[in-house]
Amino acid sequence: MEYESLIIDALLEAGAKPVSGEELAGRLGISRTAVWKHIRALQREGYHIEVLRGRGYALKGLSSRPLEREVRRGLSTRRFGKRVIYYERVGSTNDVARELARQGAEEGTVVIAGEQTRGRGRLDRSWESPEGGVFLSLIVRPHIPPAAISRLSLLAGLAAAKAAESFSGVPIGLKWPNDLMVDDRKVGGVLCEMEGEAERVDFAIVGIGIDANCDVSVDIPTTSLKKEAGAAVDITGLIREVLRVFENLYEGFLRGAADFLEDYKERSQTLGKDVKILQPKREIAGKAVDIDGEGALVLRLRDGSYERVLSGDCIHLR
Ligand code: BT5
Repeated sequence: MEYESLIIDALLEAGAKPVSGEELAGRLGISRTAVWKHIRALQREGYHIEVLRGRGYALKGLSSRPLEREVRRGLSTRRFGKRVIYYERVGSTNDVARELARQGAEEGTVVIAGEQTRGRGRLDRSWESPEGGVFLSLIVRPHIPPAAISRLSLLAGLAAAKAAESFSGVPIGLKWPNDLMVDDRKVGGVLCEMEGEAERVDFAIVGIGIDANCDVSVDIPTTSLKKEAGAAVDITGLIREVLRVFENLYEGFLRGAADFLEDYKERSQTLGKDVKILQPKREIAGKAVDIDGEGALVLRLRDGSYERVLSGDCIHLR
């Protein structure tokens, strides 16, 4: 285990009481100067460590950044989050995760960023990613055909919505396919990308963005959990909850259980509404009457016929 983690564990164990440099040096088998260097590194990572002359070091507060050691502390999942890669700032966590997956990274690997400089939405739209948001990408390697990816993507939206709601207390709805919504304001989104062959998915990257403590200004109404809840959200705890809920739903999905769809439908803001679906080459208007086993939105058109749509942007009319 890395020295910084051992130091944090020792300081946590002591509560708010100081631990001397000598004691830490003895426990870790390193010099006091080396201890001091690790303390400085921890402070730079955002840990609030007080240096008390002649008495040692006292932990006044953990880092609020979703660092690997903080996300993993108390994580109850079996697979997701066993490996966490954290960047203070990165282009897009989905791009990093994809590279790692190509190099063989295991299912359950998680890439997290404090902010993104080139966050992406679907169809190469940009995803505003300032500090204070949740930006994470999960590597999954399900043995499923590519057509099942739409369902996985709905599942990810459901997991993010459930986790954000239970963690912040803010009720979160889903706008098909997977916008996280507070009433008509967007508070998060999912970008699921896959690589594979015609028959089988090699891996998929499930990217989740949640406006936890950040306010963004884009071309549609948005909000943040902080604004809605009236208090800042613990980003690390929220990420842990997303991993936990996702893992549960994902294990059911691998066993072939489709009950998450019922859960999804209950949260859907789209069902029952008159909607317009915008696809790159056409528009379809109708009443959203169902979401089927493949994750398609079923529309009843004006002439009474039905049409299934698997992708597109959805506009709620009434
Ligand atoms: C999405 O796309 O909603 C998927 C967003 C996924 C972001 C995550 S963050 C971690 C991972 N790494 C990435 O690079 N991406 C994933 P879409 O449905 O296409 O919606 C994009 C639209 O949402 C934009 O055109 C804006 O209208 C709006 N938007 C942009 N940034 C936003 C934000 N921070 N909060 C709410 N809405 C936003």
